[in-house]
This record gives sequence, structure tokens and C-alpha cells, in this order.
Amino acid sequence: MSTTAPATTTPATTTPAPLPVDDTDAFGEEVLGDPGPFHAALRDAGPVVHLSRYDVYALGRYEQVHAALVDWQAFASGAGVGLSNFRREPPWRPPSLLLETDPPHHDAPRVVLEKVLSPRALRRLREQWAADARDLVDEVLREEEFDAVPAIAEAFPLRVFPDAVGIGTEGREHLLPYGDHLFNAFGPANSLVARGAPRRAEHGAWVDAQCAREALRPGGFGAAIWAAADRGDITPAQAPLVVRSLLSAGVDTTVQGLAALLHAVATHPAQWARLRAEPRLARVAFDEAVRWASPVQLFFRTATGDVRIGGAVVPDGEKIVMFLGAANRDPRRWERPDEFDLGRDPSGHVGFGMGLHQCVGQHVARLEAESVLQALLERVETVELAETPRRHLNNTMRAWASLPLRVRRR
Ligand code: PQP
Repeated sequence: MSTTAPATTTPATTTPAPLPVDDTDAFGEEVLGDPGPFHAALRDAGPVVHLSRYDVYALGRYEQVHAALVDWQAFASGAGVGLSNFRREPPWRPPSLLLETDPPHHDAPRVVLEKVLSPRALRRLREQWAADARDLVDEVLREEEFDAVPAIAEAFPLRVFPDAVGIGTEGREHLLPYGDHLFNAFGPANSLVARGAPRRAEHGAWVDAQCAREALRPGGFGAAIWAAADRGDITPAQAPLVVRSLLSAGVDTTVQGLAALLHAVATHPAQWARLRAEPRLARVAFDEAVRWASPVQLFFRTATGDVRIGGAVVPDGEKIVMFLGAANRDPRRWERPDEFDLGRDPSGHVGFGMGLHQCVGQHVARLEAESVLQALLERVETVELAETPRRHLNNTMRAWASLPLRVRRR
């Protein structure tokens, strides 16, 4: 089957360019702990590289990652957006109606969720979340030193998001491990996946139970999804899976987005000072942190035909991994890409993806981040690392386990 040619393809008549090969374990502890050198090697090797260890094709340059993200016809999501190819092996859970589908099936759930999570729909949460952030930060700032991962990055999303969805208060401790396993499961079946496997059924059963109409309080995102089913915008059979997407996508991602932002400001005192002087930069600060850290490091697609990328050919049905974190630091696209800099325009980064599947929850993430950052800016003069921070390894997320901070109050 032929595909619509993105701008980066070459005419089908030319001989395919030789494909660089890299045998690095892209999901080994060394790369997960410090992906920068691997990403640089990938970008420099060429527009597309064969990762021999997993027999997949890798994109590390901004141009090709962007082109793949916006070309959903050639780069499909329906066979899964992890390493596992749903055409060849069964998925570990029923596929997501948002993430792991293509048009036309993708579109109705997407339109519903777009409306439920739109900036307009979130306006009613702004005041409450600002107050919640001030309360949390006041509590945390009773100490001069604290671990910002549990104290802020985890505490804030867990305080506001499950309530916004409208689930009950019992069992919320399942949310983070469920998400951690989900994001590991987009990678290979390595020790990180093995570690999560024993409890995944338990976490999954709890999450699934929260998706029923009866489990969701009126007024929340979950009830709004069921209301869309009542209107016929989606089917009643789709509603629980759309709610599951919220619970899958909405916690670990924002936890690590907040952690990335806190790590960025704690290690860039001049940028913190600039934010203090110009609090309107809070929005740019979060986007620049998402570009700089890329909490979601990668997603896969599946070639829907022989797809030409920069002169090479990826065969039909093969998996392609898009290294969002590498694209977000590609010197071909960004000046001084490794610097966290509030002076740049980070828009166009692919940390939230791009195109049809671009993060539908990004307004929620931005509102959470701005609420927390605002509360901190009002109260904190200086912020720095108190100790060396510690990574949490995950196959697809760039995450912190611990971020010890020292602050001076204003
Ligand atoms: C990064 C949807 C989106 C959000 C799902 C699902 C899971 C994760 C994510 C990834 N996601 N930001 O299950 O529908």
C-alpha cells in the first residue's frame, strides 16, 4: 500500500539509502539513567536508524520525529504505541480508544475528551486549584528542606486530579503504580516490566472499577464522559475506556512534568530569579521544562506500508520509535538545546506530541503546573538542590524518585 508522502521522503524511484545500525540497548539502565549520549549518537547516525537489539526503526532528529507524528496515515497507532506490535501479539489490556487507535475509530472519543478537558471547561477549576496549591506549598514550606517528589510533584496531582475526575477516595494509591507499569509496558519486557507484573492485575481491576458510571461523582470529568455517552457522542461501551484513559494518562505524567519543572528551576537560579521578576513567564517555564526534560521520552508507531524516511525505507508493519526527548534537544532545530532558557520560544517542542494524537490533557497539565509554580513564586526567594537528586527508571518516562530541595522563603 502506498502512503501519503511527507515532506521528508525522496522519490520512490531512487535506491533506498543504507540504514545505519545501532545495537545499543535503548531500554537498558545505562541509557535510561542518562539518555543524552545515546540520543546524540542516534541523531548523528542519520534520519532513521535500525535498532538491531529490538528490530525496530528509530527517529532521533526533530524533523523526522515531527514528520512521523503528523503523518498518522503512514505511521499508525492502532497496532500499539509501544514496542509490542498488536498485529503479532495480544495487548496486555484492552487497547486504549484514544492512544492506540487511528481514525475513524479514534475521532469520537477524542472529540469528547477534547471538550471535557478544554481550557474553557477547566476555568471552573482554576480558583480551587490555585487555593489547593497555596495550601500545599504553605504546608511544605514549614520545612526549609524537603523532598519535592513526594511533597509536591506527587502530592499536588493526587490532591486535585482524582477529585476532578470524580472517583471515590478509596484505593487512590493504585494510581501511581498503575501508571508506572503502563509506561514501562510501552517498552520491552525487561526487568522494569517484570517488577510491575505481579500487581498489575490488582491495580488494573481497581482502575477498571473506577470507570463505571456508578463510581463517578456528578460534576467531574468522568460524569461528563458518561453524559457524552447519553447524548450519543460515544457509545456506552466506549465510556468506561475513555474514563480509563484519564486515569492512565493523568497522574504519572503530571507528577513527572511538575518534577521536571522543579528540577529545572532548582538547577537554574538565574531562571528562577527571572521568573520571580516576571511571573507571566510561568507558562513558558512549564513548556520549556517539558521540552528540556521530555517526561514522556518516546512513543512508537507502526509503518502502514513501505515508508520512506530520509531516503531509507522502513518495511510495512514494522515498528518505529520516535525519541521525543532526542528531538526536543536536536541542535538542528534548537539553539543551545541543552540549556533550560526562559528566553527562548519552546513552542513546537514535541514533548506533548504533535498532530492528531497531541496530548489532549496538556491544558490540565499546564493548569496544575501554573498553580504550583504561582504558589511557589509568591513564597520562595531562592530554591536549590539540597542533595543529589535520584532518578526513577521507567522504560518510557524520564522520571525522578527524589528531588531534595532547600528553599529560602521571602
Ligand atoms: C502521555 C492515553 C494517554 C498521556 C490511555 C493513555 C495512556 C497514556 C497516555 C501518555 N499518555 N500522556 O490509556 O488512553
